[in-house]
Amino acid sequence: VARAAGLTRQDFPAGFLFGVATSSYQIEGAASEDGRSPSIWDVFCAKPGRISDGSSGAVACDHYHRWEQDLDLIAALGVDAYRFSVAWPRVVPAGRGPVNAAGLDFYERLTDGLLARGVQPHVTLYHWDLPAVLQDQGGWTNRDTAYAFAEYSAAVAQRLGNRVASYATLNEPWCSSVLSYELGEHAPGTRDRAAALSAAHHLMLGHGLAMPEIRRHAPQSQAGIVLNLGPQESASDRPEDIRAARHADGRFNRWFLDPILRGEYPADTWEEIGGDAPPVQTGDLNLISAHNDFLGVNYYTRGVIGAQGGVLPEGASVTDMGWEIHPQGLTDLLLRLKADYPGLPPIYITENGAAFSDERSGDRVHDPRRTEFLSTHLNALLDASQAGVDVRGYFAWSLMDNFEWAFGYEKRFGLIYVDYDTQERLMKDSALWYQAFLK
Ligand code: PNW
Repeated sequence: VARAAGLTRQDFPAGFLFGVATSSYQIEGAASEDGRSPSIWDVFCAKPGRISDGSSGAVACDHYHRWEQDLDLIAALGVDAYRFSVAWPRVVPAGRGPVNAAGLDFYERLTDGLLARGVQPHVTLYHWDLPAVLQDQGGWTNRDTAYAFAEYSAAVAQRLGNRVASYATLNEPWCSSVLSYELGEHAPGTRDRAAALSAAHHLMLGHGLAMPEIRRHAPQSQAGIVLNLGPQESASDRPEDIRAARHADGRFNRWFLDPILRGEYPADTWEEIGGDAPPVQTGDLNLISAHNDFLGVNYYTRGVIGAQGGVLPEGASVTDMGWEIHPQGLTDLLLRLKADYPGLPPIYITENGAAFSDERSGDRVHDPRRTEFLSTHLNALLDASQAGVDVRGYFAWSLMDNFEWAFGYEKRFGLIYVDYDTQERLMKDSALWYQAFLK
């Protein structure tokens, strides 16, 4: 913490990128404008009881209309890069087939607006807003969705091309398979482990099929994938806890890392899931494990796992999500990736941040816990970098408060405060800290 207090960007390697991140459904609103079709999140939010405050992303931060002002704020922060996602239902409203030019226009304005302000655009192609029409045919449990995703990705890469610094195919396939199809907490909200494993496979297949499309249309851009990862540690030395932690690591981390970086599913976890194994076809793992220019890592917390499930270590401090604050886990994770995956591509931390209920007084928002969270995690990242991990950038989650999925507007991750009555934006103290850090 002592070093964190005095941390500056000069402590990081030359060319290291600092940015902020968002996603389409969480900020855009304008859910039925310019030809956008409903996504699975519009459908999910309409079901009673799924979103804790009964809200939806129908308006969110109204970023679709306020994008210019938001780009000015991004520029004012002094970041090098901005990570945003493209909404598939704006670009290919029917899921497959005709491209909606008006949908692409919006992302072209964003891309050019960022470049005009000297900020690198980093695009995520799938941050969970699947066109609802595709869910009617099984969504990600249907292999065809992977091919539809590759076609949609080609349309985006064709329009935005090399102007985009990096394309990430998927954001966090663990969330869009396990949280969505197994735990039922995210759209489409089903509870079926076999469905989740099938979805995870087709998501990764979609990644593999989209990569050559991106390279074809944007050969100068970096192309890769974003995973949410975290150490899954055993709660004790008891063999049953160790076994449970190993299984959690298999499901959460290795289930995605191994196919993508090694071209195989982890054998121990494959055995444990028994009859729920996914429908893998010949050649799939070759596609899935094609070369990535980068690996995006979203890090929020570690898991501490006992035979009974996840536990919170005694004395742990947590964010408003109930997630343990554990910066060391970021160092541990990155060192482990370097040790276990010889072909590991350069890493970007594509998300890291915390939800806290901040105290607003007049035109100030005091959020010292968020500043502490960000600075200690940057410190942990620097430790990994100095230990030889090739980390090239860091994106704070999030640019501004937004629609936090199943928690609606009740959890605030922003560096910038959003007043949802007036759509007023206000830099929190953490944003002012980040701005000073970047100067
Ligand atoms: C990520 N988990 O979601 C997403 O990429 C963001 O859109 C989201 O706002 C942010 O993290 C904060 O939640 C996650 O349960 C959701 O482990 C849930 C988990 C992890 C990441």
